[in-house]
Amino acid sequence: CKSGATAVRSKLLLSPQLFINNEWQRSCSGRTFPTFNPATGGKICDVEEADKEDVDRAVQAAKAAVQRGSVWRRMDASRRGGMLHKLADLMERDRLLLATLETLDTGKPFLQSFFVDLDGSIKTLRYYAGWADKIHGKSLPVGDFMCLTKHEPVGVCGAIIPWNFPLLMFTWKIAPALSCGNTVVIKPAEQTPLTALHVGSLIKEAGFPPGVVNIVPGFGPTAGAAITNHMDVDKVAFTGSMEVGQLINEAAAKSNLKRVTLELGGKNPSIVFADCNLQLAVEETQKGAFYNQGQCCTAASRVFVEESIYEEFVRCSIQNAKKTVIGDPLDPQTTQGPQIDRLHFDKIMDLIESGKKEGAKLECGGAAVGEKSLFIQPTIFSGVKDHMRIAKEEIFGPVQCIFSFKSQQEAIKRANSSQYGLVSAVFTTSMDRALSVSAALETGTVWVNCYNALHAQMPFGGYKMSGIGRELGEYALAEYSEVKAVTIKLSETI
Ligand code: TXE
Repeated sequence: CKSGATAVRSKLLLSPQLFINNEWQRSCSGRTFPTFNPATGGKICDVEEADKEDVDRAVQAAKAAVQRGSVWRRMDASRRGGMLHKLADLMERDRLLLATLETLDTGKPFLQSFFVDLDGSIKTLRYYAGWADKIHGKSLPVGDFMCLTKHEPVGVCGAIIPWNFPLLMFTWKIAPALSCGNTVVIKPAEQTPLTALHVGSLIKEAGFPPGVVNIVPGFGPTAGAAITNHMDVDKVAFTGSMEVGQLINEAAAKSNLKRVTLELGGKNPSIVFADCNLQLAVEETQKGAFYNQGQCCTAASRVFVEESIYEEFVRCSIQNAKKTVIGDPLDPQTTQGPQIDRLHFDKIMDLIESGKKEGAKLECGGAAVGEKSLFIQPTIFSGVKDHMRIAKEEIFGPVQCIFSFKSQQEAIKRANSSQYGLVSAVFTTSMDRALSVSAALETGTVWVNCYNALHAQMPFGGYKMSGIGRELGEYALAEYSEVKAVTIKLSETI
């Protein structure tokens, strides 16, 4: 590849244990679980499996690290920022290794791991490194009182993350939490624990005090539930399915009313108007639909195209899909890898079958690649109707559904008729139309003439059942801070 980025092919040394109090620890139960390479089906290694007792140990360590008087609590805020910068430096240093591990564990193409996941993770760390010493309160005018607000850390922050962007989700959670002075207990997804664990060693090397970040790989109903139910966890941040998001909100309410932020699924609409740049709209919506094997909460899964350009749009989309290179994710030519696991593969194939049965027109793809593999051909359905399962359920696979619309009003109404409200996109050359349509869309993000344009500076999160709260940007700081109001009665006013 032109950039010189190639995967590390030598034998990787892994430390697949729990990371608690800056030490590698065995699980209390002695149990381990395997992690697999979805491209080959081969086992990569066994990882120590955290359960409730291990989460208890991790929470104890995190609680001690954030208690009043602790090194971390008393640390100058700019030094906290310096440590986040140092962690970003170390991730730059280990970028090839981390990108290789990410590709082995998830099956995503190596160059995407290297340029997108690593780039986004490092930028997120640097963005919040910059905030650390700029988080402050106000003084407020209230008559004979001196009134101040102070922004304090929430305390122990639990984090539960998914397998589609393991490293990126790891940094989206830890960076704002640490910037605000919290400590963290984080559970990576059971399918993809490896990059998080490598970053554990970098966290220690960067100089973070023991207990500030603790990593507990394990399963949802055990380690994950232990975090959400824990009485000493003050906040939980979750990215994953809507169903588990509801469980987490319930557990948080029933335990200690811990603060909750949720980033859940989407059934994201794109509206393509006849006055758009057609080639751009075709490429961006398809990037949106197929990126990361379609395994994105932001997936462009409902593309509404104005009637007069519908046929041309479908034709160009089919042509564009043919450029996909399916293959070994470590090969720099590859643009599409396997799905994450058999369970998920079966779910996608079932939805593809439902699309065929319910009468959508299969324009291309629609089948697996090879007999036993987890690769699925890029699939396009046209003539999709709003009542079909593929129009309503999150597919999380390389499946693009193309709908046709007649009027702007109709397109907006149909775009908004979903329980989800994560992201949307508008393609038009009329700025006036772009602004009025984006004002009408009920989603946390609206992209105009682009797709998946995520930046550490911009808040990200969902309306409706796509979630609670915002990650990234200045807005995320509020999710990781308590505001204390200090009111001082003045004995003398002059
Ligand atoms: O998600 P889960 P899964 C969607 C997508 C996908 C579906 C299922 O549609 O097909 O969800 O994927 C942990 N208490 N998204 O099963 O189960 C689990 O261990 C606490 C959207 O992988 O939600 C993992 O760490 N934690 C999404 C994390 O939750 C629990 C990304 C996510 O797993 C738990 C992934 C419990 N009871 C899937 N049960 C997005 N928004 O990007 C599970 N977990």
